[in-house]
Amino acid sequence: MRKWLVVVVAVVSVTLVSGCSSREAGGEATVLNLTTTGMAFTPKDLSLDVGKAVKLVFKNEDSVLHDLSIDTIAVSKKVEKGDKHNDHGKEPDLHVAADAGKTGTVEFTPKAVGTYTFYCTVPGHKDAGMVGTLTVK
Ligand SMILES: [Cu+2]
Repeated sequence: MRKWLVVVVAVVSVTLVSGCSSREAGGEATVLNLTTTGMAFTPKDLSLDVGKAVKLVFKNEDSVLHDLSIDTIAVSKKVEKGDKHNDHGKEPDLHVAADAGKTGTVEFTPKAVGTYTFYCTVPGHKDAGMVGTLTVK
């Protein structure tokens, strides 16, 4: 009789544990592709949903290093993968760099609605037109 009870408890426990290992919350990140050619971002206007994870794929098709930076933006779960450089004076809240012909990625979740300016921090590039707008809605 006691042995039977132990078996029932064991089966119930296994059922509960496996019930918790269903899909992870949050789901897949939205992939956003952005390319640089001829000292310009394409597209130069980006739109994202607040609270939704995004993977920004930054593809540099020019022959010099570029980056994409936003000085002030509230983001969470930020993971930056790209070429390291220290051209920017202060560390931007969001940054991804890619050397000539390379691709960098940054994953993040925007936390606040707003309109943000993104630009390339390499000296002279912003003035040459490497600037765009990110809208979080
Ligand atoms: Cu640049």
